Amino acid sequence: VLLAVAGLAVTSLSPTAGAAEDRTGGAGVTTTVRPAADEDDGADCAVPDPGQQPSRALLPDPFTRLDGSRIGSTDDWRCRRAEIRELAERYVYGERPAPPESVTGTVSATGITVNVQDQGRSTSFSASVELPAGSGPFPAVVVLGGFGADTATIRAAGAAVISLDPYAVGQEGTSRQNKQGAFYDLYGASSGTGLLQAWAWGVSRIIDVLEGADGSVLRADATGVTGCSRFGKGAFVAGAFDQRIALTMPIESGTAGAPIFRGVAGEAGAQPLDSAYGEQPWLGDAFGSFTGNPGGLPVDTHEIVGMIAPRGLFVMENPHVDWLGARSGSVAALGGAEVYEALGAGGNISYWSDVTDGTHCAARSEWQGPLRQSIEAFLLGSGTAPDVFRIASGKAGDLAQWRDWETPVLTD
Ligand code: MCU
Repeated sequence: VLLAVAGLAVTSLSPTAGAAEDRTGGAGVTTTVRPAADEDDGADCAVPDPGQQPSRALLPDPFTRLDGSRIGSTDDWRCRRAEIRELAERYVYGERPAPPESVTGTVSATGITVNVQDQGRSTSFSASVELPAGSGPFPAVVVLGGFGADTATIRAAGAAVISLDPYAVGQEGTSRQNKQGAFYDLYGASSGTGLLQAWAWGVSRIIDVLEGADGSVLRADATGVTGCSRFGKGAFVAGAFDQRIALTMPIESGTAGAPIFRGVAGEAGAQPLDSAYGEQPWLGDAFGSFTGNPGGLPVDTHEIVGMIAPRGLFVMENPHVDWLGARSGSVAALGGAEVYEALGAGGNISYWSDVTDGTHCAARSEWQGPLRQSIEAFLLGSGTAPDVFRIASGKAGDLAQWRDWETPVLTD
């Protein structure tokens, strides 16, 4: 379908092939080495084996390394972030493979095709494209799932919409031993990696294709991601794991999305951890050990927010549906904002749960302005970021009750 379009650009790129991961044993120290890729600027950081981390009821300190030392400079953040990435893969979302050996595809005004080869297997999927008015090349926002994202405002702001059906990459409704979709075609039906990480990987492979194309239709250097509800969870994870994503906009993501795991466990009416873990294989299989013990998690979602820093982030939440855990979402945003502040980018994170319509994934006029501003600032390079925190009074969490660490003043 998507091939029958004029102006196709055929692309091909092969990121440096090589040892995807080199885990050396001995003396309890594991070093993970990944090939350099700009989707992860800390790919070369040596991350020690996290080993047994102490259980803690409060949020882990984003600024303290696994070896117990604290970071002192903004440069230190790069490899501290790599530690958080490792913990997030290992305990929460599941392993994210190194960039595949080969990604090829096409980009046109109506669609994108993606062909991926890795470790002797291959798969493909596609996404549709809707351009804004005017002449390109345009930045683009990848919209996961078909609802809840304000695609009219995205296009009116000057960005294209790339619609990806997440189920093409990771299906719902399967057992954890029989996962299906393009990601699992490559990495196996019994992969411990959850659907959110699979969906995030799909977004990254689309960006690979944009990077390999001639750039006449869509820019490769200005990509956003959004989605509502379960696809808000996916958008959040996509933005965290690919630093090429300039703007991340999770909407009403609920448990397994933005809200802190430690918080939803005690937030009245919020989706419990075992429910989110069991409803669909969204989270990685390893998360199963923590559904009754979030304090045992060595990482929490304020640090996933921190992984997105200093890039653009606009977290949208609904305070009227208790199931969505908006109070815990506010704590994640406030805690993650400390990372933005420490990096000198406090204005790049916005949060807005103060909305009137209680319908889940409703079209909301309140978010139109900050959505447009976010696209202009982070994808078009014009205007200024919304830089707003509007927390619904009934669902305002208190970060002070959740932390025993202070935010350092980092040297340049
Ligand atoms: C908020 O996202 C989910 C929620 O976690 C589920 O419990 C519920 O069934 O579906 C929500 C959703 O994706 O709604 C579209």
